[in-house]
Amino acid sequence: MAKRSSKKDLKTADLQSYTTDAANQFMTTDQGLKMNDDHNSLKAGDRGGTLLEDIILREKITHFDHERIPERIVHARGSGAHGVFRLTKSLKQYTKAAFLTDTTQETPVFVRFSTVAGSRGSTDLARDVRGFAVKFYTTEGNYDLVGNNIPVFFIQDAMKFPDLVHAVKPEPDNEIPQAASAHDTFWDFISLMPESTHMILWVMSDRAIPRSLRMMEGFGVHTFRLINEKGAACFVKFHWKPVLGVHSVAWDEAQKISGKDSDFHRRDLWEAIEEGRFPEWDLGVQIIPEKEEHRFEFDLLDPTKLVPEELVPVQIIGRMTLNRNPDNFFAETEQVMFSPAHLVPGIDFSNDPLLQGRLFSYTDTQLSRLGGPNFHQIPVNRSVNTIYNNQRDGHMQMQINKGKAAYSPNSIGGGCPFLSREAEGGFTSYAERIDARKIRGRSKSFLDHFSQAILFYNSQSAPEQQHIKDAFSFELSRVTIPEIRQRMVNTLTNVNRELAQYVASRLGLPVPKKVMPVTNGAIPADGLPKDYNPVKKNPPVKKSAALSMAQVKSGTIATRCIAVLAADGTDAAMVMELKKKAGAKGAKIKVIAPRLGALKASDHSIINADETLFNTASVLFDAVYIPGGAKAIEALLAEPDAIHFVNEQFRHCKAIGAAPDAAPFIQNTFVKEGAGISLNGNVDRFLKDLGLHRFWEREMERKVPA
Ligand code: HDE
Repeated sequence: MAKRSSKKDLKTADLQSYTTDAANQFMTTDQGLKMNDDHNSLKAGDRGGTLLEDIILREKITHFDHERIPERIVHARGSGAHGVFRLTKSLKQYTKAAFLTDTTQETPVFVRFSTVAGSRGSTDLARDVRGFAVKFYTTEGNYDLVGNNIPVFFIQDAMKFPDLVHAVKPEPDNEIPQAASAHDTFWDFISLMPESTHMILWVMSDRAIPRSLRMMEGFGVHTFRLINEKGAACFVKFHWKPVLGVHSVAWDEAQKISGKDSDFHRRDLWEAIEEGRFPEWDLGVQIIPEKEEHRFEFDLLDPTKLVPEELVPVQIIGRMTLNRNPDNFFAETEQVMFSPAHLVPGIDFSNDPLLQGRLFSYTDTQLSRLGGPNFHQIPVNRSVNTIYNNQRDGHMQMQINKGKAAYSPNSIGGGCPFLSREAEGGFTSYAERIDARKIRGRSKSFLDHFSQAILFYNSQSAPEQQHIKDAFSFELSRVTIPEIRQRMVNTLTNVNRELAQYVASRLGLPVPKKVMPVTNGAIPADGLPKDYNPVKKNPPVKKSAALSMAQVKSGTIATRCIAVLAADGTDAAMVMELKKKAGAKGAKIKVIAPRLGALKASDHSIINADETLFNTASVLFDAVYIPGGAKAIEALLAEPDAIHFVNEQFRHCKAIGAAPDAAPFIQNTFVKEGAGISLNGNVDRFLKDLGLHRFWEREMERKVPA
């Protein structure tokens, strides 16, 4: 188990000065007046009308009336945590950024994970991209790495972002569906935007339904620049690699979790941190020398492309540990604002046209979301450096700026605040040489939309490919306009014929025999350059192991949750063995029984039921174990919910373990011997299976109607 850092970091100390705790305190009004009655309003007599004079009632209701702020335009639903980033390998050769060069520094961070399309109260398990935004409170100012859990994006130019978001959000006439891409407007847009093809394959893969926020990768997506002390630059791609491995749930499971516990990811993150099982990620970089900018078949500035790890390996340079839950969701997770424009010396942008648009959008949106230009003063957003500049006033100004001179140059203020030279840490933009005409258009090097979609699909294991086929079939079956479905099938023929044929057959469409031409829907039939239409290139490599979750298993069972089905008469020794062995490896068990309270075990000892068959569900657990005990097995056999529980675990390809004398129960389920099933009471084998996460091959054999 990770240790909580005893040293108070600069940001934690800073936040503490804003934190209040009402324990042992008297209640006051917002003006600090001690209150005598918070239960009754001031009335003209016992049964009379309420008086306007009631300052206490008015203050309370007024504050309440204004306590909501607009939710984020996208990424509205999120969960946050504090932590620390520790650099293990200096990048001094490439950058002068202190937090990436000084291995003695520990940089405080705040991270917010999010879904993109749903509202603040929507389900965690929507099929969606996940935001992965990290704020580094560095000694040189805040650096935000505002990434996603998918390394590429839907569109190549910021100009199309409002269109993409309007298409995926609930439809504007009836606001249906919530947090789902399975509807007409989304697929209408995607089917007319061949540049989305690579991203849409990722979104239809299991990457879009993570098992846990702690088990997903993060990517900076764009190519950025690093600049060293000598002013030399290179390109960089950022990666977060989770220590627990990259894992997902099954689509059927995701939909059920959304009903059983729509806070599943948020709760999982919160509980892991509360239990001291701190989520961790390694930070990796792919470094590309500036002179190799044109080395690849694809354009480094095109955000629909990744750089395969086979071409440029990922170097691990440090580890991020999330070790503290926020004290207040609104103050911290809701009010935190990230921006890719938040930079420190030694890091700079590239000309990726999607990134360039983002540099404007993030601060702009906060003006309406957080109500004015002083959002950087909100505690969670504050840099650990004191801010000195000539920006003044505005809504909710918290800083008391002394002096008369709020302009520069000045002599009245002694010329302060001073500007810093580069050598003193003053930020300068990278002096990239530019010699070009102003055009509104797109580079020809951006027109290959399929090569990396093909690479992604070819890199998946057979079950992963099947999940992609099923996801397309599911989503497109929700589209009501047949032409849109057909256009999408045509696009898929450009990725993989068999994929397109499968989806077509599930949708009742003619099965395409050849690759169908796909055009960019933005081009009017009568005119503009035809050369925006997709061109075909070969994938940069044939397969890339890093793109398949089947290849990036961690084997650990740490933080996994095992359901133990029990009743009066359960074999206590087996429960103890499982608890001890699972606990030693960092997993936890929960005893689930027909009722809450104390169960009398076979040896008359007491086992407490943590949950019941009526208040929890199989989809909330990573594995199930059925200990022996004849009386308990008899009791469980009489519970259809227990049978359903195990069938569902089987259907979702999870590890299942049972004692030999649980056989009469197992015989009443669909469970049969095979990978991930140990029915002889072998706890060690069961726990090893759990470390493999899922046995997806199981569903290729037979589907279980759970
Ligand atoms: Fe965002 N994005 N985005 N985005 N984005 C926002 O900023 C935007 C894009 C990402 O937890 C908004 O504060 C544009 C790519 C994350 O608070 C908004 C474009 C990537 C978060 C915005 C993109 C992201 C946001 C909404 C295309 C991955 C949540 C509220 C040019 C690299 C941050 C807000 C959090 C949030 C704009 C595309 C990641 C509207 C214009 C690509 C993780 O400003």
